[in-house]
Amino acid sequence: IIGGRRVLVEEIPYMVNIRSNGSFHCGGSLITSKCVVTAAHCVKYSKPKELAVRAGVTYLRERRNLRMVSRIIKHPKYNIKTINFDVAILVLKSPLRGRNIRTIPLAFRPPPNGSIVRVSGWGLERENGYISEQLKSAQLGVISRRRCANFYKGLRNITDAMFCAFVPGQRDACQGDSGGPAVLDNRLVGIVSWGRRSQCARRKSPGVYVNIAHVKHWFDAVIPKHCY
Ligand code: 4AZ
Repeated sequence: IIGGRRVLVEEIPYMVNIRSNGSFHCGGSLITSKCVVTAAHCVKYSKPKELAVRAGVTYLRERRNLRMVSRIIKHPKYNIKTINFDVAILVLKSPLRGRNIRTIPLAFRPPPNGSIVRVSGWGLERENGYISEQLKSAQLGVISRRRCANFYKGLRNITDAMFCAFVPGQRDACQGDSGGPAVLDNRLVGIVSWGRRSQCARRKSPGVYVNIAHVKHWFDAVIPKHCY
């Protein structure tokens, strides 16, 4: 997270970190005690055995509340080239419960243009900087899909399964924040997905997020079957 502030997990108790072969890899959000939502691009080359999820921690060095992953469920329309439908559910082998661990409900409406979403993670604090040892959080302004498409014209399409948010030149998600939550009114409205390659908090490059409301039907099919 570029800009924003350092926080305690008490404030973002649905925030999890996803480990791949023992190393911090991506963010995620706990949606039931047994299921985590993340970006599909975070787990596109992963097998369940290589992944683990940790909850209820502020600092990456903390070792409690680690769970193995039994199944990776990518959105059936996930497109690796266009980064459309960049969402996956990780099913845990046993539930995560306890101090500083809470689930977050999914939004059924997209965040309105001009609304302020809260984005959190342990990703880079500066372009070409380092992963943050402490969890960080920043508030970002949602912009229209049209305006966002203008910024990314000729590079990528901004689809209905995406929305964009930024504070130009000041705050942004960055490498390592992928898969993490964007929250409005205590509901998960977005997942950190992509931005201009290896650039963060640039004036003309909003962050792009998965629009949770657009994939709600898929969640409604998967969650009852795999998450309880
Ligand atoms: C990434 O590569 C990434 N500035 C995530 C978010 C943004 C850029 C890159 C948005 O994980």
